[in-house]
Amino acid sequence: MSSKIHLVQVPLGSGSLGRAAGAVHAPEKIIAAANDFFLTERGSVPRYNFETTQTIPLHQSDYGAALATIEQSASQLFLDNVLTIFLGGDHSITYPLVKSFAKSQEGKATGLLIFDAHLDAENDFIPPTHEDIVQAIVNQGLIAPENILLVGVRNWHENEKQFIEEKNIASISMREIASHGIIEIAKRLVAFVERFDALYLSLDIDVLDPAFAPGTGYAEPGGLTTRELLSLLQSLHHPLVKGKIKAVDMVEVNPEKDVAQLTVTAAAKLLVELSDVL
Ligand SMILES: [Mn+2]
Repeated sequence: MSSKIHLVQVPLGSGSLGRAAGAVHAPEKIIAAANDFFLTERGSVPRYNFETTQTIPLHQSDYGAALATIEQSASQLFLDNVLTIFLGGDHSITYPLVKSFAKSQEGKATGLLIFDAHLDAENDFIPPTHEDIVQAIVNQGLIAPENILLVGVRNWHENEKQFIEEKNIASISMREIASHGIIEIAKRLVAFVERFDALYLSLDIDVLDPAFAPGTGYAEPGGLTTRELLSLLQSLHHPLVKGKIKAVDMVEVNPEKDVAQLTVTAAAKLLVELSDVL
């Protein structure tokens, strides 16, 4: 429980079709804001060493090369079993990270839990943009579709909805969250994570309502409150899922679109609380 968590900055903004270019500045701002949270809400010291944060050097103008660099940089961390949180960057970073993660966990039951307002399953592009990562992950056979759960979804295109249904990918929409309540959804999350040896958690900040996180590329009304997302994440501090979450990414924070640092500070708070979950 006391092992350190490694923080890696992945300042990529070129996988976002221009909508999240400002996300390159997110990692350093989130880390700076996280320094103002001293203990987690459970009262423990966050297990980060902010001084030894690593930054993956990326070519912003060569998207394919940037993704390859992310995949390579992550693979040693995964092979060494280092608990890592990757701070994006736009959501395209999840593709090379999950690719690397899946390779390192071969033979184990691996799962993918994504908090996102969107399905991110638009097109079958390789390399995928930040709207296509779920299609790419499934079509490349990185994670089995039945081992993926999308949470907080509330805006989608017809073709993505079809893809998700065809592949039998589970999702919990905002509408369901609102009608069943956070406690019920938290139980479903624990039951999902419990199935795996190793789980990758991807946190798109746009799962939050724009009132709480306006600084993102595709703000979608009707999302989670910061408190609700914290409760869902904190519910994963649970004996049944202990040690199963091996890697996390937090993506799509765009400081250029932020209002009064709301989004950056919410992301920092989430980062600090994740220390009790990993
Ligand atoms: Mn999204």
